[in-house]
Amino acid sequence: MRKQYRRNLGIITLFVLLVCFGAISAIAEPDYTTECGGCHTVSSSFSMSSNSTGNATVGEPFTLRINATKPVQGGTNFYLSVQNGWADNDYFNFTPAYILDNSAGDLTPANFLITHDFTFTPLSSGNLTIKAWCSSSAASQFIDIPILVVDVPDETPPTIDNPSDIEYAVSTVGHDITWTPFDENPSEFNIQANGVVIISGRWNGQPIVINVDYLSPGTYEYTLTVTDIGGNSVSDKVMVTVTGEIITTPTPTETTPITTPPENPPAPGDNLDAMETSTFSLVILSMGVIVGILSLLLILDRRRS
Ligand SMILES: [Ca+2]
Ligand SMILES: [Ca+2]
Ligand SMILES: [Ca+2]
Repeated sequence: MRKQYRRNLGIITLFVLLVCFGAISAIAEPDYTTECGGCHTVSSSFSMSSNSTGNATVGEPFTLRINATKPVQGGTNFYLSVQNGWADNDYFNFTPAYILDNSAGDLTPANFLITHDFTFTPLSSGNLTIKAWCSSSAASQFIDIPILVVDVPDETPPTIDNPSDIEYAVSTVGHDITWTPFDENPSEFNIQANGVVIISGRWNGQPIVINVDYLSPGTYEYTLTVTDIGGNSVSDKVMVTVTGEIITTPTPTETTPITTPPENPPAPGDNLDAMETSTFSLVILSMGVIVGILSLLLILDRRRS
């Protein structure tokens, strides 16, 4: 009985060991499932990137460089992998691979950073997604890379309309330029003001609007350029004229006392003239007194005689 018990215990122990070994092997195996299959926890500290242009043509191979990084701490057996069956990977002809950090195919010798060039040949057109994945024994991450695949190279430039030039009085608002360009395969746009790019970005075929309020009086040249996936571009220019003047409120300044000069300031020599006039008056007055005294004496003398 005791012997039977030991035999059963041994069988159970062996079974448990086999299960544990299988689990550990699965965790360490990067192509164990497609897109992990839930056996690795996605970690936000892992990151992936690519040099995708987002565009491709059916039947024309292109090379996609994919990078994967993980934090130094924790986990071993860091792999980068692209496999069939993930997202739209089956719409491309490529060689599935998993690349071990610092092993054959890893273009980056640094630890915990894997770079590999995959060559894809689109098999059909459409808005497709290539999915890549990386993992260590501890965690994983993935990247979805959108690729617009067209049947033939786009050699037709976009079209663009010709919005009216704009003139407005300074300080008035509500002045926009709206362009409505078109292309079967829109890609990018940029707007220049007087030759300087002021905004750029992805163009998905939508109208492009820019507000031109709050400009100082003057004339401005706004130019929109849109580009398609084939690199064909077209531009349109709109002139914006702002009229009037900016009314500025004078700022108070420090006042300086003003001394009002006399209306007839004395000129040099004026005092001398006054003095001469007084002397002249005194002489006349003296002469008058003398004449008066002489007349009085003459009258008295006639009365005596
Ligand atoms: Ca490496
Ligand atoms: Ca085009
Ligand atoms: Ca124009």
